[in-house]
Amino acid sequence: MTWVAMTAAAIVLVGLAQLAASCGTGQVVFDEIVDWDNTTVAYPTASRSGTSVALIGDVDGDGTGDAAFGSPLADLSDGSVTIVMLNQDGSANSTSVLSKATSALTTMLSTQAGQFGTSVGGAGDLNGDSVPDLLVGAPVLGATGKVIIIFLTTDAGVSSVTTIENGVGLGLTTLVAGELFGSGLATIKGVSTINYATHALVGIGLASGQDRITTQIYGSILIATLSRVDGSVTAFTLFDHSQSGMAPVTLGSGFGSAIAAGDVRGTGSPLLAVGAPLYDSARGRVFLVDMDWTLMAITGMTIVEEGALGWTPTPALGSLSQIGTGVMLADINADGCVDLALGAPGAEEIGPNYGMLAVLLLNSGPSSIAVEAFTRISYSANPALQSAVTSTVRDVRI
Ligand SMILES: [Ca+2]
Ligand SMILES: [Ca+2]
Ligand SMILES: [Ca+2]
Repeated sequence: MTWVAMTAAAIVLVGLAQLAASCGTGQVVFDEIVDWDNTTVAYPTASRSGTSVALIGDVDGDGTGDAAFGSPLADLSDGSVTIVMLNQDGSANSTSVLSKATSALTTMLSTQAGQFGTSVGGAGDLNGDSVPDLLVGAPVLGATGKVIIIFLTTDAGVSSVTTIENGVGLGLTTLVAGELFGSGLATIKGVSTINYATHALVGIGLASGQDRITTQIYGSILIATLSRVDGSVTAFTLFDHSQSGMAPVTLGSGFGSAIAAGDVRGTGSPLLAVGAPLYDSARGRVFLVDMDWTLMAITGMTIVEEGALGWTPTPALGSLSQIGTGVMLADINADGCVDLALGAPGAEEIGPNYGMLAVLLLNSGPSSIAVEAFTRISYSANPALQSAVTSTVRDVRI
C-alpha cells in the first residue's frame, strides 16, 4: 500500500504494512519509503510544492497509476502542478509541469496570482478519451476562486481546459468573492445515486465560505456532479453555514481546506472528512460529515480532534497544530474498515521540525465511530524519515 505524504522540501511515498486483525487494531509499520527530491523531481523554489497531491490514474498507459502535486506559490503565486509518471516502486519516471507557461493555461493563469495547485484531484476520464483527467483548485484566481479541469494527453500534456466557476457550471452568483473556492478537492466514490460510468462526483472546499444569511465566514463545501462527456457540471449543491446540518462548524475555522470521502460506517454510503485547520486559533479539527446522498443533505457531523474518539497523541500536538490541513480516508491496514489520516503541519515535535501525519485506525459501525489505534508519523517519531522529511506535512492521499 502506498501513501503519498507531502512536505515542503520533499515528497515522500510511504508504504505501510500491517497484519490484518479485527478492525482498528494493530500497529502500522513502515514498509517502504520513496523520497522524491530535487534530484528526481524539479521543484520550483519557495513554491510550497506538495501543498496538494493526488493519485490520478494511469496517464501514460504503462499500467502504473500516476500522481500530481501542486506548487501554489510557484512563480509569484501563479502556481503550478507537476504530473509525475510513477514507476511501480513509487519512484518518478518522468514529470510534466503545468503552469501559465503551458499554452492552454496561459490566458487563464496570467491575470493574477491565483495559487493554481492549492488542491489537485483525479476523477478519472472526464471527456471519454480514456486518459484520466485532472482537477486543480486555484482559490484566489478571479474574484471567487476556480476549479480548473484539465483534459490530459498520454504524455501529460493538455488537450483542452474547462472550469467550474460562477457562470460556468454554477449559477452567476453561486460563489461570493473571497470564498477561496477550490481550497480543497475530493473525488467521492460509492454514492448509489450516481452512475459512475457517465458521471463523477466531487467535493470542493471553500475555506472562507460565507454564511449566506449572516455573511460571516465559516467555510463551506460544494458537491458537484460532473459529466464524463465534457467535464461539465450537471448538478451541484453548496453547503454554507446557513444550511441544515452545518451548525457545528465554527466561525473562521477554515472548514473546507481539505476534503476526503470514504465509507467509514461500512453502510455502503460514503461520508466526508472535511478539515477545519484554523479552528480554535489554528489548533484545528476534522469533521466527519454524514450525508443523505438521495436528498443531498447533511445528516450529522462527528468531530475528530486531539483527545476525542480515543485519539490521545503523546506528546500533545499543541495549540497551533492545524489538524485537518490534509485529510485522507482509506482502509490503510486492509482490515475492511476505512481509516483516517490527518496532516497537522504545526504539530509540536521533539526535534527541529514541526508537523506530523496522524494515522487513526477506525473501528466504526452504522451508529458509532471509534479510534482504536493511532500512529504518529513524523520527523522525531520515525528515524527512517529524518533523512527525507525536513518540513511540514500538508496533505495525504492514497
Ligand atoms: Ca502510468
Ligand atoms: Ca480524458
Ligand atoms: Ca482499516
